[in-house]
Amino acid sequence: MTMNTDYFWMPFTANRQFKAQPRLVEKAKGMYYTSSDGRQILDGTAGLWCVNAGHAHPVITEAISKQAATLDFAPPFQMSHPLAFQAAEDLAAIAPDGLNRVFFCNSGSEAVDTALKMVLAYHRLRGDTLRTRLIGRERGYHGVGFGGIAVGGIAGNRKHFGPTLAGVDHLRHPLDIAKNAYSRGLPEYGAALADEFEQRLLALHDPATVAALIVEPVQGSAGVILPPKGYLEKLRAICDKHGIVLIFDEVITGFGRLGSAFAADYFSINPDIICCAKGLTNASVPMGAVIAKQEIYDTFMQAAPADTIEFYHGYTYSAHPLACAAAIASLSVYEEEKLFDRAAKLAPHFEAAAHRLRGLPHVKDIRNLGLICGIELESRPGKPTARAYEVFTKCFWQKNILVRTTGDIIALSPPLIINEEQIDTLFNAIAEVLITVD
Ligand code: PXG
Repeated sequence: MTMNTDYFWMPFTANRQFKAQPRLVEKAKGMYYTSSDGRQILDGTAGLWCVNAGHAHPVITEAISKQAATLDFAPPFQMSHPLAFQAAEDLAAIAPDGLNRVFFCNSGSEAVDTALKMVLAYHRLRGDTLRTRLIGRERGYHGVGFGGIAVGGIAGNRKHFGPTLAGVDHLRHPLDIAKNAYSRGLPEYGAALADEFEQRLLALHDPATVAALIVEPVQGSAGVILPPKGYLEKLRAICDKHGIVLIFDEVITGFGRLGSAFAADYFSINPDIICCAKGLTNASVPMGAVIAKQEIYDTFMQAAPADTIEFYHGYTYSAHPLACAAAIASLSVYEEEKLFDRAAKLAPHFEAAAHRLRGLPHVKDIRNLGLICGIELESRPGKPTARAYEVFTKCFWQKNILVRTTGDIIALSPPLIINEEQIDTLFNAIAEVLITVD
């Protein structure tokens, strides 16, 4: 097949560089992609942190194809279909205690913007009308909607797009390589950074004006930044003290990545709202969700006059039948195959394999938790990202493995079905590439 690459404007991609030598995959099954030149590529990134049950799982593909032939679409406003309620119930069943009301959307970005709007409306409906400020974190990634980039803290994702939302501020991120390099699991140092939320930001803005704090329990996109021991507990306590809604953006950490359904379970900290997407459908059909504490839902139900719409928000494809079928099937696969437990059991082997890369050329930190790992490289002088990009392309073309890089950090997040041998293959391949890169 001849392929003209001119027309597709690729997302978050160096289009000209990519189109000069396209990296294409045409099939996927289990742990492997098949590239268009016929190679089997071991997937070290679960697609993009999302194919947790492995590719083309038969239970999920069958559910989707059956659903497409049965009910392709149902209007989501003032109408619905049974699978929407089933999917919400199934998701609530694995969510932390008290989080049991589910609003569906189609991506992580939409989940974040939905959650932010939900919180603003919630405070207003309670008569707490001063609470309009939103707090995020430096290097946080919350998708690409205007709400998400406003609370997000990756400079490159914000700088071209003007002032975004007013009334937003950011906490410092907790990455401190000088003190915590090569931590295995959670870093020891840095819980005190959470105190800055109260001591600096709330002191500056007046806590009574702050609507919500949104954090990724583990920051993924910016290169695997782990919360120091005790840090998230402190954020929860400060939010409680001041009546601030705590949102966990679990788009990456949801559905087993840390060896539990949600990071909230892993840390035993319940947020008030969880945003999720990606693994919700094993990435087979786009879907996102906001899981809210019942009290938030009840506030909307009680505040609006009878027979009126309570939340002026929703998408044409909210609770799309294909996505609902995919979510129900994915959640059943996670449960049937005990994939979250599997991730927890594999985590020590994954950690050991990751840390064997210590001491290799250019490696300056290795960070891991559950089945997430970040390997941070020294940048080439004056050429940030170039060294990690070379590792990525060599892994793909020469070693038949897919890794992800962000800045000069290699990020790994394999499907939870990976086995120990494949984990070793993944890290050995990266090690072999690192010694060839200058
Ligand atoms: N929140 C978090 C925490 C995410 O990781 C989103 C929101 C947005 O989801 P959508 O579905 O709108 O893309 C994400 C997405 C990377 C990478 O390089 C990660 C994501 C997206 C793109 C790249 O690791 N995560």
